Amino acid sequence: MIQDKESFKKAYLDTFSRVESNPLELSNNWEKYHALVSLVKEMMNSYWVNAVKTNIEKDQRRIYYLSMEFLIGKMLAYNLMNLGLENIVREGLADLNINYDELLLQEEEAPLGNGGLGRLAACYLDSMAQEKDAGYGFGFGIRYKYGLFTQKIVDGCQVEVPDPWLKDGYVWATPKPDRMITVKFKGNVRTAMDGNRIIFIHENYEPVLAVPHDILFLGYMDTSKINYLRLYSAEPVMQDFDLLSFNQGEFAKAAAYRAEVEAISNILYPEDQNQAGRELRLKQEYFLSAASVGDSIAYYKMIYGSLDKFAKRVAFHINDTHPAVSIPELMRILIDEEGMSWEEAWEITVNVFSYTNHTILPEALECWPVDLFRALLPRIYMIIEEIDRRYLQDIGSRYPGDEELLRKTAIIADGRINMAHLSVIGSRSVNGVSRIHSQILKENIFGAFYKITPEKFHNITNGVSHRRFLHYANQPLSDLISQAIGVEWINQATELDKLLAFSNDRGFMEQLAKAKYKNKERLAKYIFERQGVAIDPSSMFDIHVKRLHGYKRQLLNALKIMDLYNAIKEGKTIQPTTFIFGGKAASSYQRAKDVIKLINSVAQIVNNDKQVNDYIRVVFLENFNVSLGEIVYPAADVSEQISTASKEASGTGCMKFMFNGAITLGSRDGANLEIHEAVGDEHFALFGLTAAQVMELSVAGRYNSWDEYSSTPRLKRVIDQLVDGFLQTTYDFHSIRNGLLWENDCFFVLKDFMPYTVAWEGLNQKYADQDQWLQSSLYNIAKAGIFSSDRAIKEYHQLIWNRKGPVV
Ligand code: GPU
Repeated sequence: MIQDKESFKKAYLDTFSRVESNPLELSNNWEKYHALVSLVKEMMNSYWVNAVKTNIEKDQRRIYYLSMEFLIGKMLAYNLMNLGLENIVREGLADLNINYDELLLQEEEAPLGNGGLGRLAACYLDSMAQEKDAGYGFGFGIRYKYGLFTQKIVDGCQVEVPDPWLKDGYVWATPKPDRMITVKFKGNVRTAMDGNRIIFIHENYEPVLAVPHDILFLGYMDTSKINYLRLYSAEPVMQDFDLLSFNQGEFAKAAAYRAEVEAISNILYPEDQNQAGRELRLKQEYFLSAASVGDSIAYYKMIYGSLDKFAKRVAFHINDTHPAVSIPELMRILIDEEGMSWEEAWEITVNVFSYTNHTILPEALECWPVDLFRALLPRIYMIIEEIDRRYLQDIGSRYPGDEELLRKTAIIADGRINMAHLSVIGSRSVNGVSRIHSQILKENIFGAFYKITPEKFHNITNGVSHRRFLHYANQPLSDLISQAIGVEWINQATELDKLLAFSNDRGFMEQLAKAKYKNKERLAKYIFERQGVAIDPSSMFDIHVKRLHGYKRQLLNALKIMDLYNAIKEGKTIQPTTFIFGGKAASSYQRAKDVIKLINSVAQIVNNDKQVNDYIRVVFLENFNVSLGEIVYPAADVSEQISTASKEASGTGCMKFMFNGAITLGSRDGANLEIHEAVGDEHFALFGLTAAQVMELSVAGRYNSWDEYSSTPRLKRVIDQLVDGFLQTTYDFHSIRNGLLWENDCFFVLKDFMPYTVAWEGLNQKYADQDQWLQSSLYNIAKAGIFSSDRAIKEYHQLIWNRKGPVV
């Protein structure tokens, strides 16, 4: 349809006159943006229609990737890049006196996730489109009216502001009211006989409509590589509830029903890795699960007429336990609505589900109080009880007398429903997200399950979209790479390995340095314009961006900077460094918010002290999100990945930095270990405790943080500086200090302080030798290919989703 500038201009003007109500000359940027999105969407829709036909003709498997979060980032420029149309569009619009870059600013980023888990889901959508020959993967999620808050920094502290991302309508999503599903909450379950079969009738329930809004996603330069993300919003059922009360004059009741329903898709829970335990969250989880499973059944029956071979053609993947209620929900539909026996339904269910665990942090493992659960989802609760009863009976007979095994793996215990146990028992596959994490799952939290069903357990190390985070986000580097090794790496990231042949090519290495410098200038400009802080692009950019969390140890970094400040004041010299932080703290996580204030207080001291200014500066970036990440990752020299060993299941930021040539300063945790293995000691700064040591020291009585404090004067000094007036603020940092000392430093900040500081100094010295530094940078880029989400998705297909060979 669009091959060149002229055909684009024609199509654009045509679309404009159809969808806008102003002449082009009188229109504003939003209308121009809207028309462009409409055109791109229309094109994508026609590609999609073709893809559906192929999907059915080839009888390809359908994978439903269920996730409470999708952090998809901005779409317009990314889609145009994937279509190979960016230059044509830019130039065509310029002919029409329209500035493409200004239109890009009109787009709102959909803030539908907290951090790693949500962004991973988005990278997987990208790669599922790309790898569609192995099976079609689709995302299913919730269209929260308010996603994650916008972060403002006021007087050094985080302030949360609602982000009304839907205020202008979100043009990329298309409502599909014809595909809506009714979800039923509360009420009671009555049994009756149907012949000699007991049937379960759910009555007096509150119905909620799940209305889908679809967003199409493209793979690279091939219009058959396309899939969608289906986001549900909750709407009241007019006929039943609302209208009835309305007619009877019970306006208040009708309004209350409406409000209760709409609350379901009103807001994303901002607590990252912390289960809220609230009824509304469970409602959201069931809402997503019932809508997705209901949709898959309806679609399957529409295409194939019956549920025959359902387990061969369909796979459900649950992104952590949040959508785990989809397991009993599928059982409910197969039994109550399709009339199957328990055994038939279970055979299907346990074959279609697979589960990824993303954390071992106890506070993130979902356990629902039975009372709350049963009142909200009475029929689902019955099914979970029956799954548990049959499971315990089966295990009891296979391992007679092993009470411990039953206790360690039961779904319902102590008045709570353990969603991880439900997920393991109801799935054919369980995987962790890095080698060490998967190992810990087998040895630790799922150790008992591993003994019974070792074949269920897998590792699939996370990956990131190198198309978004390198090709799209870092044009200078992407162009340089393509000039050197051709463009195939965009489809096949391991091609990057070929860059090693250029390590002695002076011209190439100079260009590599220039590309980095350009990206650093871009970030410096952003920081100056937004936050008024001037930073020097030739200083070492040391970057720590991710959610604020105790285990991610932003505090360790802050203490290191304070220590460095002290040393510089006493005459130490270093390679000039700019420390850059970014990330949001959950609104209720006070300790994490204290750390944000601490970083900003340190920044105040450092940035206003002329004596140290030639050496260090500190910046806390406001409102870190996907779009800002696209500016930040390309500009990094050093990537701070310093979680307490064993706590960061994988980490994915580390991979985005690696693709952009940063060198990792990393603890022995998550994917750090695999990056270290890929590049070797010379090109990675590894430090600190091992996971085994952390677990060992976590046993009561084996670690005393006071010992570290009193035996390391440098450390004692910075810890005291938290509260002795050094920070020149009235803000009280005693809580942070207490955490390190009186609460025994549960994240081993003090224990790792010296090894971390030493490793940092090594990197900083290395930076003095730019030739050596660039070699390491190149090495990281060249070895990053295995961390592409394309590789991860291929592994999911091979190991998990394509379980019984081809369909038919
Ligand atoms: N993760 Br559980 C989240 O971002 N949110 C969550 O609720 C849970 C896990 C992260 C892990 O912390 C991180 O290590 C991992 O890389 C990421 O999920 C994707 O697997």
